[in-house]
Amino acid sequence: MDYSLLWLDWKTNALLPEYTGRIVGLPATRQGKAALRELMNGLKAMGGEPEQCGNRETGPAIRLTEYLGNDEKVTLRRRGEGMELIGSGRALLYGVFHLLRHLAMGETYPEWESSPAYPIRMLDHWDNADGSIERGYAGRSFFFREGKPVCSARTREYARLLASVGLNGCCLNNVNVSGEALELITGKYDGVLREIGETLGEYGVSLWLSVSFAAPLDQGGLPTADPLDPAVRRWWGDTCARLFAAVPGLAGFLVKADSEGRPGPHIYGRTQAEGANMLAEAVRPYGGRILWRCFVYSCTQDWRDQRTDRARAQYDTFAPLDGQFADNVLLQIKNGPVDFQIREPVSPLALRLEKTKSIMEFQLAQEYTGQQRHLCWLAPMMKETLDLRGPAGAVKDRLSAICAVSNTGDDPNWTGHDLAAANLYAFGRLCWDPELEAEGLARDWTRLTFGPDPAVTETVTDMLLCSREVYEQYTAPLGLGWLCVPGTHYGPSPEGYEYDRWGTYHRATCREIGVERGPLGTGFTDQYGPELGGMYANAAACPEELLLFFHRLPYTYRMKDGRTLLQRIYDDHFAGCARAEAMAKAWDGLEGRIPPDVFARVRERFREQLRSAREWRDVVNSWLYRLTLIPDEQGRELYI
Ligand code: GCV
Repeated sequence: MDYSLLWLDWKTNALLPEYTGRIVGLPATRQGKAALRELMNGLKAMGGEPEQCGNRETGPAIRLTEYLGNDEKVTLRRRGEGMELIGSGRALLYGVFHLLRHLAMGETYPEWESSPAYPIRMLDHWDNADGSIERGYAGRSFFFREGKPVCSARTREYARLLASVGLNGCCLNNVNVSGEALELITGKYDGVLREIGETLGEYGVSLWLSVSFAAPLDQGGLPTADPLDPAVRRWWGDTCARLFAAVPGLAGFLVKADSEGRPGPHIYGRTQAEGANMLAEAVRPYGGRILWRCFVYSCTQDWRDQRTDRARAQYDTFAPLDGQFADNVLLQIKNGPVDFQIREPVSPLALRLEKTKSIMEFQLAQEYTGQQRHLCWLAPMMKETLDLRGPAGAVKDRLSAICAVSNTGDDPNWTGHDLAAANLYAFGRLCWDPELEAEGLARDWTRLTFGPDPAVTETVTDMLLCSREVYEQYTAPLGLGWLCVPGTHYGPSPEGYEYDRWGTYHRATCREIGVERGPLGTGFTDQYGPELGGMYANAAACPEELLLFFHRLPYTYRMKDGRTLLQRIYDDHFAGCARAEAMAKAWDGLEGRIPPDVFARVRERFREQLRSAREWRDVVNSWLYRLTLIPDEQGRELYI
């Protein structure tokens, strides 16, 4: 095997309770059987000697009671001196992984009665058919090799990982559908897609595909892809009839339309709802769904134009269409209004939709958050997004589903940075239960991955918990974002996006910095309604970490603690860098306690993180010093 088992690498546990020696119950479904197998194998890996007793119960045991159906409710309860797990086949899987996790962490009777918060909990792969991964930082694709989709032993291992944290879907290919991936819906790859669907399905994971809105033109040979054209509708109908019959595990399509040059309904003068509904109708007979991305904005903005505000675009396009989408369409909304920066407010669209289902999209692939070379644990960001309360309740209560851009690849450790696997773990667990606390998730992941050594658990948990703030401090301050190198999005380049077409400007002068998004500026804050919007619009009330997202301010603006805005930025950069150094040192202190190969790999990543953090600190601070000629109050070095 050329890849690791991540948190499923169960460690020996000498204190397994007696009941783990007997397993009673004979699940009938594929998923139920997979659950039984996982239980047997997991207990054996922990040093147990479980005996399968069929339906005979002769003493304390784990009883698996499977009922038919597809619902996901898990009941895991104590039964005498043993445990009973009750649920559908896929629920048995979730229950078994829960039980194994808790046994691995030393619990005896981890009772659990739970249903997932969202029916769709999935990963979006930006994998291309040529094996490359857009914004991938962990090697190449394990879904596509040599230009074709493949089903391998790793597909199954991947499905296990997803099921073990409660995820139940994955979209195989990049939303920017190109090359051979355009053929995924034409019949050419039905056989292998079916195999992938079945392999994932054994672990309760549904298969989704990204499709191009222009497929009727490019693959169908029609003269148009106009969603209201009867021939186009027929083409999609026929295509889906064949595809869904050939690939039984298929759940639906993910669509990036009218976004960053992709084709979409706007080309034909149609609305986003008309485009999405046409596809929704085509997949409806098979219970299919359409995940329609809201990442629609002008990427050909003139930087001189101060009226257009990219942050407004998604709400302006989609909010007026609320109520017009078919009920098997989910609008897929990135967590922030712009694009996965280290700090953005929650997308106001997620707070606004009332009659349309929505799926929130996070990005585990660390495109703007250190590209899996820097440690940046995203659970605190996910929680802060889900917990935000708008006028009609918290974000987490308004969503119908959650997805994330996957951070996996064919690297042996799956995620490039060994500690980035904690992002995948936490994401899955939060999709199941958004009430889970970040600290518990960090601790559990660390224990499951590295075993019970308390020094390791404490050190790594602390690192994970502070890593997002540390990254934020030494990179882009106070919600400003976009100080990165254009294109690659790695490393600092404060003016890199300034005179470009992407709508991501800070318009820094020698006196002021930021875009005013309150009523006197672009009016973006109005999209949040009076209460939240009023808070964001008022610099004095606006949460400081978002100050420069919402406001244009002089460098001499006084922060709540009396420091100037500029001094706060200087200080954050010095502090962030120092904290990154402390993290790297803390990791060095774990030598001998972590498997040597993992220890060495992470140490290398920390070296690069430190090099890059220093670069960020000095470039951003010196850039502002050169603009303002205001020195650091503490006399630390800035460079002219
Ligand atoms: C898949 C950003 C990324 C693109 C990505 C796009 C999207 O702009 O840089 O690589 O394309 O988001 O989410 O569609």
